[in-house]
Amino acid sequence: MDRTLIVIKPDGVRRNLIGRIVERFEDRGFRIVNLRMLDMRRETAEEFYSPHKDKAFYPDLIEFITSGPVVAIIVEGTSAVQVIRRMIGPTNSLEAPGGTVRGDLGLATTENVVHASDSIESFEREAKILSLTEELPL
Ligand code: FUP
Repeated sequence: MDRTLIVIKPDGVRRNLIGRIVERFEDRGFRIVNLRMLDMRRETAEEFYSPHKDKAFYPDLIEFITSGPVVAIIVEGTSAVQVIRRMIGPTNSLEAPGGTVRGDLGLATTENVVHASDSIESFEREAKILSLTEELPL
């Protein structure tokens, strides 16, 4: 069992896809540990995407991820990082195969509906940046 972070990006929220996206992961046996809607502030977004800060697409990515609310979700299940990455599909939605979230619902590369951590280390870093806790307070 491990845990990972999924973020439904502003395009997914705007297009009313929250329920359908969450359903896919629940249907695949993942348990929702925590889930919260939030507005990523610019500083949070810059920290979240700091591994990409030197890339040409970085300014557009920050603009996009701060363009509306996102839904941050921690899920738990067998090989969560690996399985969820496979379920969301490749970065470019236009190249993502049918059956993946991006392949079925995504429209572009920046606007690709969802984010999912690519390692346990990334999960821990990203959840901390979004202040999404793994245990709910009593
Ligand atoms: P992924 O791990 O599939 O989410 O993709 P990356 O970590 O490589 O990139 C992070 C985000 O940057 C992607 F979700 C979308 C955006 N991106 C672009 O906008 N253009 C690119 O050429 C590559 C990534």
